[in-house]
Amino acid sequence: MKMHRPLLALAISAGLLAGCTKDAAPPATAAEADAFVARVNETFRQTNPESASAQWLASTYINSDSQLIAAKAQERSLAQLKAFVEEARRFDGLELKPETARAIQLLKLATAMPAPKDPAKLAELTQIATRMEGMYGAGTYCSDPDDPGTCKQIGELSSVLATSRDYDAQLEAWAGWHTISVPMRDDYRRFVELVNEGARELGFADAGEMWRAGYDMDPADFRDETDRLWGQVKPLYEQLHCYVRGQLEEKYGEKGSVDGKIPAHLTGNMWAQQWGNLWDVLEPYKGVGSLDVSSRLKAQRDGEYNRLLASLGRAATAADQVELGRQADLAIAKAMNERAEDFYVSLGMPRLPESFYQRSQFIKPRDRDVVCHASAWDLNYQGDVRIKMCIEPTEEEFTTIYHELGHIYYYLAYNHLPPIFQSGAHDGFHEAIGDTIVLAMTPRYLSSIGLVDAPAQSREALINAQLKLALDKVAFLPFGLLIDRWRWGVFDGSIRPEDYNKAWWELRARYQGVAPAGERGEDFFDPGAKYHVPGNTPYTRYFLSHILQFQFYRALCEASGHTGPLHECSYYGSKEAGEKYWAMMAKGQSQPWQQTLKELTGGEQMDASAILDYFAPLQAWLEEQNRGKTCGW
Ligand code: X8Z
Ligand code: ZN
Repeated sequence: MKMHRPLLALAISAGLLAGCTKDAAPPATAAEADAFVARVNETFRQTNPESASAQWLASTYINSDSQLIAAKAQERSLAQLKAFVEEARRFDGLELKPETARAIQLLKLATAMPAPKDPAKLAELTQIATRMEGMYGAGTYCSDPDDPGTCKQIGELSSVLATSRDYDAQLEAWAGWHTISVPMRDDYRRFVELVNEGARELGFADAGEMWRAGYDMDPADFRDETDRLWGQVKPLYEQLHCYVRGQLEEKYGEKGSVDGKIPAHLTGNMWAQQWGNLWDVLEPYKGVGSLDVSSRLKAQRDGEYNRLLASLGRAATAADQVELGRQADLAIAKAMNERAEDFYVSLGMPRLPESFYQRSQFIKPRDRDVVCHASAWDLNYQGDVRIKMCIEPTEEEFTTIYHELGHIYYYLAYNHLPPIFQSGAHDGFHEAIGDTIVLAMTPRYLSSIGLVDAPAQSREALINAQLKLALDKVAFLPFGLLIDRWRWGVFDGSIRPEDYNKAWWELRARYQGVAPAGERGEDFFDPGAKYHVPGNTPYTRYFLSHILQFQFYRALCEASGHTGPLHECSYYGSKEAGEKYWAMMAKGQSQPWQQTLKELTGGEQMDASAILDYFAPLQAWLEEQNRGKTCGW
């Protein structure tokens, strides 16, 4: 199954009137509950691989047939899940083994897409979901609709933002991509009605409450918990925002900000969620410690291409050049994967199975539409793991591979558990595994694998390295929060369909201090231009992950025996760190996440002190830079 599968919690049992029905069935027993859970697990093992394969096809080969098959498969598995949840009501109020009780609780939360029981509505829901994801994957913008040569998809439009510093070129790429979601608006409105109906049938107020129930705590407390964490990191974000806005104003003059906010198309990223691509504009101490990984990767790819050309033994035709270009793209993509795998293996984790390299989608196919948004898959609970990406030789994609392999190794670590427990301790854990490894890709590590020069040791080098990382990790925090602030509001009705876009930009302004360059009225549906909205992947997980990964990092640094400043720690090669990490991952969601967190870090709370400690040098530097400026928006 895909990684964004279940996320579960101690929730709210439906607990209604057991024993008051007229034709009383014989009372259920705890032993029957155990047998029921065993049957559910066995059924998942038998049936989930088929729907995972159908989904894989629909994502890597978008057409009406693959969509039909994926929608049907999803229909069957959601209907089956619904039937199991209903059957489980027999056990309400019984004294059960803790493991059985947890499995039954988790069952209710085993999908982010609760379906209505009504078969017609269930079918409608899976068709809409499949269609929206397909629309996203096939999304294309043509600057001249009559000239296919001007058409671009997300990868090319993103690279305009990542590399062009031309204001208008960036605006066109941004606005162009945001046309692809306009036709999703009606589907999304209907989607919300249907999942809300499904969530209510399960006893939740709406689908948003159901999502918030997946954290081994009361859903109402979970909202407060995210507010608390945001409160901890907000001052750091505000300093970063202030500095970046100032630099953009220097570069673009008046157009560098919009009423104190950062223009949405000028951050180097389509969603203004990570700003690391702006490094060329923002690098404070030019050339101190070269951190330009992308150009090294690109050079390696071109080197491979030239090698292939030379070994051709004749003058290359245009067709040869295309073909060899593809071979070089694939070779570098695989080499980047092997590099990432090597880090995990250095920690004592297993090599990836051969099938991973045979069945993954590494580069964008030429002849069909696919969903390029990166994901990691476990197709059968027994080793058929894959990633699906459209890899380009850039630093961003390189770190995304490490991220995806985090999901893959989590799957492998908990594959021994019953399927119901095969998930992250909570979904933020799943997102944090690979990123924790990325944090250990220090300049020293990168230099050891030949991707940057020998690292410089100075205060300037430290600030450069910290700012570079903060542009991804700190800039991300409010974005990670606001997507579900929007969806929670949509699900609970406080954001109405006629205000979808208005509410979206209000949240973007409030949390991120980001604004569009022009009017974005209700003729647009800008949330739909972010994969996770049409893909229905909950997003708070990424916010939590950005807090947690620094906690994990600190714990693994300690396990590896690191002394000295935290940001210098890399546990590459540390079997001690690896063993501790693997033991944590092997627990899956078999116990409350608080317990799992405690086993790794010693504490039971998510807490921003690790990320704040990490960036303490940068925060002091930013405050100095911003002194005398009016920050905020
Ligand atoms: O979606 C992802 C991963 C797949 S789980 C590539 N991420 C979020 C995003 O791209 O929006 C990782 C960082 C945040
Ligand atoms: Zn992920």
